[in-house]
Amino acid sequence: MMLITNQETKINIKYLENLSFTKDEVKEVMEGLTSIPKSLPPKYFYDALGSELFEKICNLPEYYPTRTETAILTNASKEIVEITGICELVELGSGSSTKTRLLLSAYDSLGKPWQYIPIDVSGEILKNSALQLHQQYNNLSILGLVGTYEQALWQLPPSCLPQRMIIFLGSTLGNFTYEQSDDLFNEVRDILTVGDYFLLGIDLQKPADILENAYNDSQGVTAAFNLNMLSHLNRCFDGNFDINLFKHQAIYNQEKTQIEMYLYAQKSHNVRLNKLDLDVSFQENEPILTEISRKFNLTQMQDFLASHKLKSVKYWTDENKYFALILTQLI
Ligand code: SAH
Ligand code: AVI
Repeated sequence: MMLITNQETKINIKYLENLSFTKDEVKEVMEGLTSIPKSLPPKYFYDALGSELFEKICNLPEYYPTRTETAILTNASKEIVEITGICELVELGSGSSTKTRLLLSAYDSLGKPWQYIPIDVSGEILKNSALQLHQQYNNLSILGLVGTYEQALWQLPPSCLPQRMIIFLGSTLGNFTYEQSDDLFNEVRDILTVGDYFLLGIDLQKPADILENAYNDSQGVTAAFNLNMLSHLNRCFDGNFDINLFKHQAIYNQEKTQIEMYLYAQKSHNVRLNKLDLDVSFQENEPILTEISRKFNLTQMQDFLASHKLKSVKYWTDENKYFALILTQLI
């Protein structure tokens, strides 16, 4: 469904999602809630409220990734544009596109027409940010794709410019398992043509206390974000999760170098999801794993990218080496 189409103003928002859930989506929720330990896919964080809560997380004093990546992009954007020249930008999980603006401003200052394709499963935030960007940038046409990465990537129209860059900021890759990131990089490689670029932001390994504070913030915003997933599932699948019966906690798993976000049942009880015809029983203190957030080693990531024919052109980091931005090119 095309929500906004206006040739003159150069903005299109396309909803790729079906109104009902795909078999895969039903399967992943069913499997997650019936496995031990229970788990849920992190994309269910992001309804309109979830996206708003994520924006709040980005501004929390404990949540260093956003401000660190912003500082890196502030320094690197001009150089990135110098390296790549004008190109079509495709952004995975664009959210509010706030940090992306640093890059968009640098491309727009070239004064040539170009295209930005934000992709996000959260329609409201994508639509609002696209409308704002459209007012801000004169040379830009926008094609917003509302849907999952998988849905959007295989429906991507051919690039309208000789060069394309896919960007994936915020260390959202950290929310993918190793196998999922392998699949994603294979898709990225298949979509790009030789000479195209892939820009990746990754959160680096650091002491556990810094990480655990970032994901257990003192104002309880991350807890609200985590619990909101259950309200979202209730709406999607006509369920009766009682969010007051769950408690948020994030721990750093040193061995796997990943944050694990859990919701712990506060007492034994049952939950029903009518649309899945599924009854789920919880024991007291039983966890649901709602998210992993992997923390990376820069060299290992460059090797992993290279194994997908994505060769590092340049990388940028901050003085604490908390976060890195890697520009790669398909060879
Ligand atoms: N890139 C932004 C936002 C990161 S939050 C930043 O760096 O701050 C992660 C974003 O990815 C959210 O906006 C969420 O809605 C989107 N997202 C999560 N899972 C997704 C999926 N499976 N497909 C498409 N978008 C997804
Ligand atoms: C979107 N993603 C990279 C965030 C992260 O840090 O893993 C999601 C998040 N979860 C809790 N706080 C932020």
